[in-house]
Amino acid sequence: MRVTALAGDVPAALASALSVRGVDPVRAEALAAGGSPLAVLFEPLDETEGFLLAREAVAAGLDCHTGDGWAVVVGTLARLGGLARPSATSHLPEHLGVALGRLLADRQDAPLEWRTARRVVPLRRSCVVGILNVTPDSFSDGGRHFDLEAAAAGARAMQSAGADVVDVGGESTRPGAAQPDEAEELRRVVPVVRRVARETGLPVSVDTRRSRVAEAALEAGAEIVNDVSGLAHDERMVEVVRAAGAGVVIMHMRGDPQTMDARAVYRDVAAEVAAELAEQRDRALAGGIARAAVVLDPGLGFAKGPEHNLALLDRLASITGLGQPVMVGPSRKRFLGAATGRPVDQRDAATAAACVAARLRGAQLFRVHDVAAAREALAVADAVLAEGGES
Ligand code: HH2
Repeated sequence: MRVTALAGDVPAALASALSVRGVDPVRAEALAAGGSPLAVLFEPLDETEGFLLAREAVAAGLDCHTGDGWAVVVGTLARLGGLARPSATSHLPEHLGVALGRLLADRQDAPLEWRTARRVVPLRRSCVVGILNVTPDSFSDGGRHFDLEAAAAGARAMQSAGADVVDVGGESTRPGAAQPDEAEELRRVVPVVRRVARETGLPVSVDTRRSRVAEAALEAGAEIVNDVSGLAHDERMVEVVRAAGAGVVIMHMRGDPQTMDARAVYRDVAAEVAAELAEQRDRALAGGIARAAVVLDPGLGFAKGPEHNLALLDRLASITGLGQPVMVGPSRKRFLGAATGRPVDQRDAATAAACVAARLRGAQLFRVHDVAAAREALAVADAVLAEGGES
């Protein structure tokens, strides 16, 4: 007799272990989904809420750890679902049940596709987003694609290397960078967007915090807005995205590129970034943006120290748990230099490794400079996940 640990945290792997032993596949999937363990943080909580939550969680067969103003409930999805459901015998305050129920439902319907203004981008395999910075001063590729011909050639090369989306940006957002004026950003971005959209036929996203730049780029053929301020910098941005039916990347940052480094202060970076992203997502939905259009991004390097970036990659479950596709942008960033000792022009292998780490923790979109390296590394991660029945 042997006792073997199963990958119970990977429902598809557990389902596969059951179905190869003769359990009906549909039943195996249901058993595995209900049996997978999950830890849920409730914060802030007052004393009565904490007391009632702990009592009801334990009665439902869950583990509950409480502290000053918080509780962590651990158990299977099936039991957490039971705790969330209102019942005549439960004394769980209703709003706690509702919030837990929403989290569980959001996790369950994490979309496998992304709706943009012009198409639906499939997300079953990794989606590689090539970075095309039309700037003189971006931290790793500033100046390289600064004229139209060079930018168009760069986009064609990315397409041949397997890019699914091209992200065109006219503003460097490296720490401390100065923002170009709006006319200059428009001059940089719009002709490149028009040319790349027409020439490649790929979905083009525009990396901007300004609604007028987003609007002009969408008119020129872009179909996605990638806003590093999470739609917070420009109050018209939500409306511009909504009116165009554009896809949108809501990225987490605190402050702006001038001030963000001083704001990299967290007690629990994954939980705080998830909570702040959830608020921004809800604001976008309240403004009429479709849920199917929204991708979330933890904003590696934006108001984050090296330890925060690594913790976010490791605890990506807090972000994927919000039930939207997740993008990460580790490409060539400082924390990879800190981990490998490599200078900025030698970080593409490290970037590919970070993409794989994120993929295995549930990210679906990867914003990179070196498309070929990321595509190849992610092909392996995708194959591993497909074998486990994950996609
Ligand atoms: N990172 C940068 C810019 N835009 N967008 C998303 N969604 N996620 C990111 O991580 C992200 C982003 C910064 O990188 P880069 O474009 O290479 O540099 P610069 O801002 O200097 O142009």
